[in-house]
Amino acid sequence: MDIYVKEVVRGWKEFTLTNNIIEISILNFGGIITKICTPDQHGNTENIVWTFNNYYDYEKNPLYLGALIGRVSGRIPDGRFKINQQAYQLEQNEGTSHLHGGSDGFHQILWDTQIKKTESTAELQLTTKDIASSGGYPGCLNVSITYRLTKENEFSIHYRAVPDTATILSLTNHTYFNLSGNMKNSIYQHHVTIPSSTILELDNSLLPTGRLLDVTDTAFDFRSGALLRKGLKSLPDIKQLALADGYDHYFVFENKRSYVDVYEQTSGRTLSIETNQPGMVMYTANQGSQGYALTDGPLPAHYGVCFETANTPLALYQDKLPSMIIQAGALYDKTTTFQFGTRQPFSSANKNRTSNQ
Ligand code: G6D
Repeated sequence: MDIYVKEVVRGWKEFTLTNNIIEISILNFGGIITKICTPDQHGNTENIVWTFNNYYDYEKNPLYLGALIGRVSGRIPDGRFKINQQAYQLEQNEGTSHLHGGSDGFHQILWDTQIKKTESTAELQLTTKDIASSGGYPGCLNVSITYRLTKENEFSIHYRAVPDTATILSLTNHTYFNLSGNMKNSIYQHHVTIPSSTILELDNSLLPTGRLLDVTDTAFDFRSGALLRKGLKSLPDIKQLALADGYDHYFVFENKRSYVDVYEQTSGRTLSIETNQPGMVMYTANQGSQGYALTDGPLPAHYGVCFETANTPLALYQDKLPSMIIQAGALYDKTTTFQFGTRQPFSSANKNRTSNQ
């Protein structure tokens, strides 16, 4: 296990965690994951996440590329919510909605950092004291987020926070994955399994209508696994997909601990996601990289997929969904783990064959 640190731009630091099979790079600015390099089934190590070509593009980062999202991920209608009858008004940074924690959200924070290495783990801890009124949220919030890589190719993000005043909270990470490697193919050949029988219906502004839709016999039924190609290719005929030009929907989980599995057919790469969050937005990068140059140039729609494990702002209006209100002094404690691998066990023999080619 090793941890490398380098200064990049604007005094930002990039930390690279490695176990000599996988390398994961993270900025202290926004907790942004800038790179995840893993081997495919033939031992070719490639980058499997979107990376800006120019570090300065992470400054405004309208794609929230790779970033920590908070205090609340997703869209809050009119930026308004109530806690114990006290009304709050958040910044309306997308039309009249509040999106992804606002323009001063967690993706814009320069986090304090601490690194820790053992013989089996490499970790980067990010901490901050989120001040009152950042974006209009109540009170101050002590936040500690730990990125940990293990020898077994497991990468976890552990979110902990304690507010001094009751607040709403739903933290996530907004990394765009593409397991084909170096973004060489679209995400069509990503086979995804999601243990969810309901999604939140969206309106034209991509806000939840309040209705939960049964996924049975729809392009949202991933309970037995399906290729993303299937839904994305039938886009115009499926109202909910046509609304967002792809998937941008919240899948409600039924268990306290849930597993999402991804297998990419061209590379043989697998990704297994375990979380104790109550659900997840799957977003298939429906606007592409919006002209931003990534390491492999600008990308069209459906060349990346985000698995934003989190709560949903609809929980502010619907009691049957788990609350996102955290009382003063209470601990917010969520973990999402990404297990990287390949369908055929990666072996050094494969690697030798590849390197001789
Ligand atoms: C778009 O609707 C999507 C969001 O879900 C996504 O997080 C954002 O782009 C980056 O607004």
